[in-house]
Amino acid sequence: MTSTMDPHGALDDVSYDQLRQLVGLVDHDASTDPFPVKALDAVVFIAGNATQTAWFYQVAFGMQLVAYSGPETGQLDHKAFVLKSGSGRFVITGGVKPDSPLLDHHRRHGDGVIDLALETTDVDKCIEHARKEGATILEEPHDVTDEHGTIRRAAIATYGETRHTLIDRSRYNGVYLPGYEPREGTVKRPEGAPKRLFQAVDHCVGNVELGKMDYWVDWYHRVMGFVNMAEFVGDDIATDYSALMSKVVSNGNHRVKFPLNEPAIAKKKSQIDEYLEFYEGAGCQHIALATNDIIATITAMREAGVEFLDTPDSYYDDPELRARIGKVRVPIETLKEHRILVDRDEDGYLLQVFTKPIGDRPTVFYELIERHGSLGFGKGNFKALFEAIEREQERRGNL
Ligand code: TYF
Ligand code: FE
Repeated sequence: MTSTMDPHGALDDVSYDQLRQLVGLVDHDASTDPFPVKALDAVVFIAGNATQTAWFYQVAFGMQLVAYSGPETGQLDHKAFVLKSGSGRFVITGGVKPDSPLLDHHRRHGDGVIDLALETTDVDKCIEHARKEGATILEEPHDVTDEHGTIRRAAIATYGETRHTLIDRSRYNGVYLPGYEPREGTVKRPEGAPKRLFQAVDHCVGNVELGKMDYWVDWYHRVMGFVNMAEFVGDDIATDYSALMSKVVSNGNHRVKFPLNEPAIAKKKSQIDEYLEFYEGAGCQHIALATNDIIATITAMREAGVEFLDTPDSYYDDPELRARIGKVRVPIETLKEHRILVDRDEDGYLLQVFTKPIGDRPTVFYELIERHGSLGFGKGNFKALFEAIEREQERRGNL
């Protein structure tokens, strides 16, 4: 049993079988990968106030604070709070020293994702391959050691000012990385709240500039050996209502999935253009969090004040949707009550919801996703979803 006195009890990593269901894994032999990616190591954020943002993720997303680095631990430049939920790890950073490079990043982009860090079994092999393919190496492979062991790390540049740090932690058993000390949060979980609100990161979406999507899809193929996933939004439907084009790349076993969007020229200003304008360039648009009980999760999040996009009644009353969806684990009326979207494909179905942007700029938002066999991204919901996003865009005066 886990209690609030034992926050680490809730942190047991999620088993491979659970992950298979949660994020939709497929079988894959990784031994021949030129760029072996095991998993997403962490989503690293910059926040204007990391101290308060770390608190937000504990209160609103039910995450557990596990580690900290900052002035008190000898790291004078910035603070960094490490939060976990199941296998998902977020690191919230914020500049302390006025001349911290993180503050320059924040000045340009606002709150957002600076690093989609990847766990690998062989940092040197990855970098050798990435270099051969012309990737920008931001950090050469090197060891970092403390009393808990050694990690090997390097970093490459991806879209915008986003990076992929590569980490081999096979020789390390500290709480996160050298330089971090264990830290427990003081936030009390509400009575009766689920043990955790999500178990894994399902996918991380990048928005890139007009005409650059195929460049980045090819980049992930060449540099990281990623493969195309079936789901995409092409020209056919882009100009009708979505105002964006989208393709999905993933590592071999689909553990790490990166959809990539670019704006499409449509009747209205694309939601992707709004992002690119306010983020000042390409960057991470949304993080999808896998939950095995989306109703419990969003109920807890709504109680904490998180705002989700609304879905009109007409979505649920549409006989075509009802026929297409068939039987899911709850009555459609329950989905309607919670404004949850549902989609079905040949492999199964999924339930999903989207938050409004979580910061001051209309840039980063979250998705909660509960998969039941479907390996997709909710293509059947794109129209309803993009209309809901456009209603918000209009309220902000950006349409
Ligand atoms: O990740 C996806 O593809 C879905 C749908 O701007 C989506 O979550 C795609 C683009 C977008 C918002 C959601
Ligand atoms: Fe998504």
